Amino acid sequence: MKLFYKAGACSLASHIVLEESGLAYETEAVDLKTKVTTDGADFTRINAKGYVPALLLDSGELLTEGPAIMQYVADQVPAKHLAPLADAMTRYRLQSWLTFIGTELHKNFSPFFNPAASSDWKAAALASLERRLAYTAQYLDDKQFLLGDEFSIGDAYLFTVLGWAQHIDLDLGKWPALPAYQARVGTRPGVQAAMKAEGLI
Ligand SMILES: N[C@@H](CCC(=O)N[C@@H](CS)C(=O)NCC(=O)O)C(=O)O
Repeated sequence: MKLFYKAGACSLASHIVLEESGLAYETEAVDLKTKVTTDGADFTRINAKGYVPALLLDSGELLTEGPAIMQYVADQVPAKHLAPLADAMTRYRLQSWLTFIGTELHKNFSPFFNPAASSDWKAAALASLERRLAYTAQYLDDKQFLLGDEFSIGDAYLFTVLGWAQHIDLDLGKWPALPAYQARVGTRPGVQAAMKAEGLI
């Protein structure tokens, strides 16, 4: 398998999950401005969507969309408990979180990394983000991880997205459960390994 990624972008979540899985994989960075990979390939010919993450499977198929990639990897190694089994109610709880993180958190950070975003758009996104983060902090207040006591792929995604707050001067200290959660997830060896590989620590 090969993960196409950009350091610190949402692809970090898939990178963390690959590390946590223990499976063999390679990575290749993509310059998202030029759409050229480190090997000099035109990324849009690999992934017509032009964005990361994208996972090239050993079969030659390409899988895109972070939540799908993370669930695919988790399902290759059920003994690692990175995602509950498909027929368990907790699997739907996980999917609920993946959707919430993707649509309510991730995409409300996006205007801050988009030079074309207007200040009105950024202000509206920040207001939504603050409400959603307050909800997330309240939810996590009495929990170790999103699904309770066990780390899951949802945590890889939430950890990745929360890490962007420092780049937009959003102080997560307003919600103490969030920095505590970041510290908890951030010390996992798989998380450390993925962050080191991306040059983030
Ligand atoms: N729906 C996609 C969104 C992926 C996404 O937003 N990727 C960003 C980095 S975090 C990207 O590659 N942006 C570059 C672009 O859209 O050209 C997913 O969940 O995987």
